[in-house]
Amino acid sequence: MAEKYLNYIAGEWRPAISGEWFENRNPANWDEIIGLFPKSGKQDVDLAVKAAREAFKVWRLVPAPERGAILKRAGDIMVERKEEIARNMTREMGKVLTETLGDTQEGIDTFYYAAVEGRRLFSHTAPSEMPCKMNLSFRIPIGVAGLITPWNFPMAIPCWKSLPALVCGNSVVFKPASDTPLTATTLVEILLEAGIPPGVINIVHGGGGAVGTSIVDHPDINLISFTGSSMVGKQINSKAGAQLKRVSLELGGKNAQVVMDDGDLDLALEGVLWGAFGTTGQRCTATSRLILHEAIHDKFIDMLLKAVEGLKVGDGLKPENTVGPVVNKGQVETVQSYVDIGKSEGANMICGGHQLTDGDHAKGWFYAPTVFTGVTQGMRIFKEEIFGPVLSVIKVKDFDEAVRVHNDCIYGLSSSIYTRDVNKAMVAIRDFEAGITYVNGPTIGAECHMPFGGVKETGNGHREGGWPVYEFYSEIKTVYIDYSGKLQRAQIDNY
Ligand code: UN1
Repeated sequence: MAEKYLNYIAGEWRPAISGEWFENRNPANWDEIIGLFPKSGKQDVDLAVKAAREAFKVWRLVPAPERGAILKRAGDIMVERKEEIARNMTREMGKVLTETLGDTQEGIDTFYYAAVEGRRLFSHTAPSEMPCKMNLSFRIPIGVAGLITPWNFPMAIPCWKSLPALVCGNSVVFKPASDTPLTATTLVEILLEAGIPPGVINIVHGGGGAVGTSIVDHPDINLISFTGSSMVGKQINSKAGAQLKRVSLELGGKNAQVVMDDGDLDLALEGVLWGAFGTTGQRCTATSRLILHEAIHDKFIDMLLKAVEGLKVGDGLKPENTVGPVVNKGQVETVQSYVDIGKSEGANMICGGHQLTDGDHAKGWFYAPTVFTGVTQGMRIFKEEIFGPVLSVIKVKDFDEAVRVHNDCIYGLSSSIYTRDVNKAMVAIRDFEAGITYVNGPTIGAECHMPFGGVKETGNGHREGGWPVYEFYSEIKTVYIDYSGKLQRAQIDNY
């Protein structure tokens, strides 16, 4: 019988009120059940929000440096548990062990950054119009934060959201993706062990329809942070917006790497392999378009084809494998449907294009890394996010066309250019419509202390990571202190 895991609500580990469970299976070996998790619903969310609201009353008064000190301890515990967390993460969502170690490290880095931020949370002061009067502002917590996280970064993204929320003094109701509930549960265990008080953090497992929607709709949740598809993000934004909740959205991407004729081709090759097929192409930042200058196009495609043939797809726990499985059956079907669309649109599939089912692949959701050349701007495989190991290559005549093709996209998360021409690099930085631009680096690999997010339909203007996220999780209190001993009237007495 598989192990049962629980929700943590109102200071107690407990099953869902429904009494139902869902399975968490290994995508590299679907015979392996990682565990059973509570299939929760609105009533569980209601309990969690009530507890979070109560706990907020106390937590908001804990000095921020003290809140930060708890996060420092939690980071230390995560360092101890890093290997175990990474192995479980590979088992539950598939990416290779080096990457799940990296994902956990991103969580640890976020802990240490947040811990120190507890001593900063800076705000502005400004002079008063009046004598003997002081104007200042400081950051205050907002209330209960509803956090809805994806499966592709099961530790890093929950840390990106929950740690700034906590250090700013908010309490949290957290719904992790139902493909990665174990990593999320471990995060909560660590927070509790480090000293986060009961009720300040609550985890409610279950599906987006039942649990996610109840979080978004709940009138006593003040802010929502969501990472996922643009379609769901738009629904969340309109529902939560109608209640005037603050909403941060990290949504789709169709990120491009541009390689110019003066670029270092070996470096660009390493970059695109990592960007397109790392995490099996399942990053919001994954490289899904490769824009090649015509002068190097054919040579680069030869190099790419050889390199892709060298990738080893298999169970991410085995060190010889470089690409893990796709996360689940539905995702394999989506990838396959886009490959079929690409073929029917007339693109030239030069490798991959099918599920792998032989030998070690027989019981997992493995898919062969796939490259299409001859892609044109009108094609759906040029425009739509696939979220799998599929790369669309498009040929351009010059730099100006590369920029135009790059920007012909409804999304704008990450972008990359390989060139040795500093002027072209600077123009790309200025003109690529994206929240992140890499020069001579792939589209993936953001560092947790820098702002992360995108323009256009990738989001609604907020950023995760870095300093701006602390502004999202707090608001400003403005204070005027008059020590003149008389009534001074702003805008009247001075003029
Ligand atoms: C994501 O793809 O959802 O920049 C997050 C990167 C990682 C985070 C990606 N540090 O690729």
